Amino acid sequence: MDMSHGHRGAAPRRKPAAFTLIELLVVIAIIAILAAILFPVFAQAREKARQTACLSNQKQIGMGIMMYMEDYDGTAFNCPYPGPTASAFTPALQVFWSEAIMPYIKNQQVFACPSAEGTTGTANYPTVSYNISYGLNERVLGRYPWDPPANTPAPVAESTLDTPAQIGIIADTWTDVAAGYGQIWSSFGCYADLDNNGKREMYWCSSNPRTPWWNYGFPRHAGGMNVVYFDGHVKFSGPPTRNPSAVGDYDYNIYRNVKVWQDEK
Ligand SMILES: [Ca+2]
Repeated sequence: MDMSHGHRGAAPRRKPAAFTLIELLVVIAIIAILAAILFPVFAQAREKARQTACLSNQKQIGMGIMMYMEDYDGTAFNCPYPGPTASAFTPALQVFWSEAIMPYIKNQQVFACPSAEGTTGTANYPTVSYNISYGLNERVLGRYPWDPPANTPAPVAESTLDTPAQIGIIADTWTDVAAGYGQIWSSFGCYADLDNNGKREMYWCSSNPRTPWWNYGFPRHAGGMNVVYFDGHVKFSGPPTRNPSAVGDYDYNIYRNVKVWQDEK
C-alpha cells in the first residue's frame, strides 16, 4: 500500500513547511562552523603533500651525491661560501653545488621545494637557470681547509666521519626572493650538550624567527624541515627546540636529531 498516497488524500492540517528564518540561520551557522574546522585541515593536507614532494626531491639529491662520491673515491664535492667579493673566492670553484651533481640527477626541478620559491644562486657562484631552495652543511660540503677540527681536509671523504648517518648535509634553507639571492648553506652548526655528558656536540640549528636572515635550517614544513644525511637517506626533522645554551640569534633553535659534524673527542 502506498502510504504517501494515503497521506496526501487526507485533509492537510497545515501548509507545506518552508524553512523559517531561524532554521535557515542555524543551517548557515552549522555550515560556517564546519568550514572553519575543515579549511585549516585542507591547508594542512596540502602542505603535507608538499612536504612529501620535498622529501622526494631530497631523496634524488641524496642519491645524486652518493653517485658523485662513488665516482670521486668516496669524497664529496666542496662549495665553500665565496665571500662578499670574488677575490675571497677560495678555492676558485666554477659551479654551484647543484651543478656539481646535475650529471647524476638530470632534473632541475628537484632543487626546488614546492613550499618555497627559491632563488637561482648565491654570492659569487655562477647563477643557474632554475630555482634552488636547499642549502648545504657548511662543515661537510662547504668547508674551508682551516675550518675546525684541524687536519680534516676539504673536500670531505665519507670514510673520515664515524657517524655519517647522523650528519645532515642538505636541508631546506631560507631564500630571499625579493633580494634575489639564496643561501649556499643551511647550517653553520651550533653547539649544545643535549646528552649532558659535559661535552658539546654540534647540531643543525634553525634561525631565530625574529632575524630570519640568519638562515640555518629553514622550518618551512609545519615548523620542521627535510634533511639529506651523509649516507644518502632522507628524513623530516622538527620542529626545532630552543637551544638551552643559545646566547644570541645565531643558535636560537636546534634540531636535536640532525648533527652537523661528528662528536669531537
Ligand atoms: Ca654531550
